[in-house]
Amino acid sequence: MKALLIYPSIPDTFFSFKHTLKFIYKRAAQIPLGLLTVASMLPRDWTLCLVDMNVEKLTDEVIKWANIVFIGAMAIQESTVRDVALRCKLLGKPVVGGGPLFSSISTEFPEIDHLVLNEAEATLPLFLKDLAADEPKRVYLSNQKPDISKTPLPRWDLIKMDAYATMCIQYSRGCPFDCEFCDIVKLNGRKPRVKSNDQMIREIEALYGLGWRDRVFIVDDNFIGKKAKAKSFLEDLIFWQKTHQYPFTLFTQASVNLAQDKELITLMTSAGFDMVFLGLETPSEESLLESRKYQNLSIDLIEAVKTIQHNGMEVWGGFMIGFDSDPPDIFERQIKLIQNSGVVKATISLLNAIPGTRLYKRLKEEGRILDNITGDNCDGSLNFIPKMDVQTIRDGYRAVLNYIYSPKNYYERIMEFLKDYKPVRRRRLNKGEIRVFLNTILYLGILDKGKNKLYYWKLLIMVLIFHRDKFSEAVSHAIFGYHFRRLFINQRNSIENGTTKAFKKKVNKQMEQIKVVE
Ligand code: B12
Repeated sequence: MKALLIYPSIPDTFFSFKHTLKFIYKRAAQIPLGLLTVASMLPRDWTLCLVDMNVEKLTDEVIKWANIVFIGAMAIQESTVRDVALRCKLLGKPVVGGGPLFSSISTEFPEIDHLVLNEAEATLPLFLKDLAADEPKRVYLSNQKPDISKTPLPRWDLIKMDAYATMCIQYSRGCPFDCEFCDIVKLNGRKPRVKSNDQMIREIEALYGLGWRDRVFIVDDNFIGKKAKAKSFLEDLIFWQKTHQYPFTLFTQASVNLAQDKELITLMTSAGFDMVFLGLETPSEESLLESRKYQNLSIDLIEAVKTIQHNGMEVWGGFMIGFDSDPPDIFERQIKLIQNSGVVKATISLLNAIPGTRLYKRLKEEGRILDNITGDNCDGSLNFIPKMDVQTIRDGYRAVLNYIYSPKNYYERIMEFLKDYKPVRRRRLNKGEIRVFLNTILYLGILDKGKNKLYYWKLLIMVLIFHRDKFSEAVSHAIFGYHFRRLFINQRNSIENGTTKAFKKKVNKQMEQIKVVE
């Protein structure tokens, strides 16, 4: 059998980081780990080819070469998925779909022949068995939460490593918390499942053996879901990193209670972590209560961020607007929280109800669900009728984005971050990073618009005077700032001037739906 695995392209969004890529000579930010994991579970005698459309073109030749096509995707890739699947069907190939898009969105996919849903460890063997017997069914479903310590090593050898900024590995699945809006509980369950320490070290060794020496994202839903296990793994990881002279810089996702465990923070930084994504969500206690995000209630969010940054890890924060309990001044309060905590990378989104979540169920019962999610949590779309006036939410959301990503406030936030951040390992710019730095001089210091250039030069001067040891962090943030500016300024224009017709159409359609229901 010749199997083609396709990862469809991701549009230009907050998380695509497309505008950062030209600085660092990469074609995509991250790898499609789900598909690499699926690849590792296919029969050994199959010949595999993987095409990530974010780094290379999908040609008709490669489709014709295959006997079967596997597509994996998130909701955001839906339209490309349909195009690609149709293309494969027209060339006479059976198409199999799997991954979060298909597992959590209850839409019809007539272009796909076989839907192998949920975790592949549970459903793929059933499909392969039926395929071998020439009787493959249309849908394979399972509520099982498989033991991932039995998951084979992902096939990183199938990708063109040099094209990516970051490699991904997974240590655990699931999260013990039960936030109303989160679909992880449904996708991966509340009981965190972890891989064994040996298995993880084998995965790390495999990346090292393939020549990787850069950033690694541990893609867990909540890396500290099982704290004692995480600590034990970190101890082994520290030993491995030390004996290999720290080839990897790591980052991951966790819950905010990380700030209350200094031992865990220290273990993480000693193992080479320099960043962690935290769902900070909202400064409104009523909204946290409403969404049952209790772990954020018992803690001062600004203090939590500062503690983690002071102890050696940058905090990347997720924030949300649109809860029923949001007070009228939520926009100003979100700005204050983001600016004062020094969270430079702030993913702020409008709340959306993902099918399968408790939020979706509640809003459905209340007759407030309008549409499917677009899959892009930062495009200003809403798929339900909010309590606050919808135009006020949209205007307020846009105002928050404008504020936090305007160059003046963004660069101010970098300085706030640098003031608190105490890196554990001093980093000198290597040869590659010097080229990246020179690119920032070109794109941000020379070619960028009027005042933006001034802010960039001011940042460099301030950093050289006050934070020389954090120079590479400042440069990296300047690059991300460029991405956010391009993205949100483009998006703002698209709403106000209608420069991106598709986006305007989407937002207008939702506005109409909301008006009709109201
Ligand atoms: C890494 C990651 C990213 C990376 C993407 C990297 C890449 N190259 O695509 C980045 C950071 C860019 C990203 C962005 C976003 N992400 Co994201 N991301 C993840 C994360 C944390 C890990 C994904 C992963 O590698 N998992 C490990 C692998 C092994 O698991 P898996 O992908 O689920 O694959 C398993 C099964 O799904 C299945 N499977 C997967 N593919 C296939 C294919 C076939 C053919 C088959 C049979 C089976 C199958 O088998 C695998 C093994 O069991 C997940 C959360 C999670 N736990 O998965 C969210 C997740 C996928 N992201 C999600 C979302 C919503 C987003 C964002 C909108 C932002 C956000 N977080 O809110 C953006 C959208 C993209 C964009 N550009 O705007 C949602 C997807 C929801 C949905 N239904 O689509 C998830 C599930 C998180 C969540 N809380 O809901 N993300």
